[in-house]
Amino acid sequence: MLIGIFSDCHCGYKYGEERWKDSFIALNEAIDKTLDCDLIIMAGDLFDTRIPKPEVFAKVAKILSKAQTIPSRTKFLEIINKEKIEMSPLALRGIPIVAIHGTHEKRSKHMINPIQALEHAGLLIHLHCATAVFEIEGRKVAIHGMSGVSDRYAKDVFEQWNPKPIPNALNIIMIHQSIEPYIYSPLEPPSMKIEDLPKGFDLYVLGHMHWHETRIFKEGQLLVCGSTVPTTIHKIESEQEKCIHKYDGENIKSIPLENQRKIFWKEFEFNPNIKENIETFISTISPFKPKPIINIKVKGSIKRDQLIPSFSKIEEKYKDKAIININKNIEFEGFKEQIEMLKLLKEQRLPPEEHGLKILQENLKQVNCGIRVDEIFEYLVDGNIDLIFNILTGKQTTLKSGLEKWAS
Ligand SMILES: [Mn+2]
Repeated sequence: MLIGIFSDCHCGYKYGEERWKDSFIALNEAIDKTLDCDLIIMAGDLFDTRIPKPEVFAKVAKILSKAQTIPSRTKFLEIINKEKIEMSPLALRGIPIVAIHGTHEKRSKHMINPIQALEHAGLLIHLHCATAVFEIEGRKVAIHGMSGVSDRYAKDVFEQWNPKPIPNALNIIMIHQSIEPYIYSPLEPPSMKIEDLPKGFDLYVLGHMHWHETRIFKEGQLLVCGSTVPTTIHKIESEQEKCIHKYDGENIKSIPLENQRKIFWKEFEFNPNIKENIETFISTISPFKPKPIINIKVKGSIKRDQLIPSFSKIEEKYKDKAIININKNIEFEGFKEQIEMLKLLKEQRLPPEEHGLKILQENLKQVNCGIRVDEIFEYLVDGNIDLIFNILTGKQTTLKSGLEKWAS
């Protein structure tokens, strides 16, 4: 028995830019490398955005459909905590794919996210606080999944779900959250601790973190999947290869993806010769194919009347050799606090939606309307401004009555 596991493919990442193909190349390789498995599970952030372009969606659908062309001995037994009617029997052709959605795909519960859209198309089984049970080689295999939710509610949602291992089965549980001590971004303090995960599961699969790691955990094993493509590049990501993983019910084997870019990562302290320092560093790197990514961070502070240097000429000069990102982390003396938040946001390269959500959160602190800020935000993003205005001004008290009104 073999189960293929990977996460955080971020399909559509940098779409329209030089690296636009990378996420699809990685997903394609991940699927190709798991076509010898009985089951494929994906732990969130298959897409980079919650409303991917049709071009992105179509490419992903086509790649996933390959798994359906391979005959499989895996039998579907049951789905728990989810209406069977939501599942398409088409998803049981070939090697079944079971997926949760991640933070990048999360939409309000009244809306369909792209992972659910793939489920509607019969390409996978989507889990959110639900369990899919299969039989492989006469052995029961239960996949328990909770999709990504805002970190501050994760503990509550998890406790409400209260997943329990199925007796006499191989039990795999997967989530997509920051969970202490695994924290992807300091902007999202976790409400869950790894110790909160109940015992009795054979494998605990974590999506969301983009580096990978395997360790013994409780009576089973913990697998931090990591991403298949580098996005926000943590230093640790430049030190390890992107991988997919295979689990045979006992051991986890991590298999590196072959078609990936090498990543170089270097931090510089700001100084008068900074440009020469950077150029010297770049020139020590020998050429690679595909073009490597060189991530440079310049730290330090300068006086208010000084100009922040521009490095765009360096990025341009070496553009045939590498994809160079020079991130300036330079602050004006005396303005530290004001720019701390912006700096943090920039460093995390959060999508504009997340920036907006933070700002809305700040501004809505005094309002006590009983509806989550992230839900309000999603309605605003989708253009339902009047509805939210009515709710915040007290003219309307629930989101539901608004929706019903429109439907009639
Ligand atoms: Mn991710």
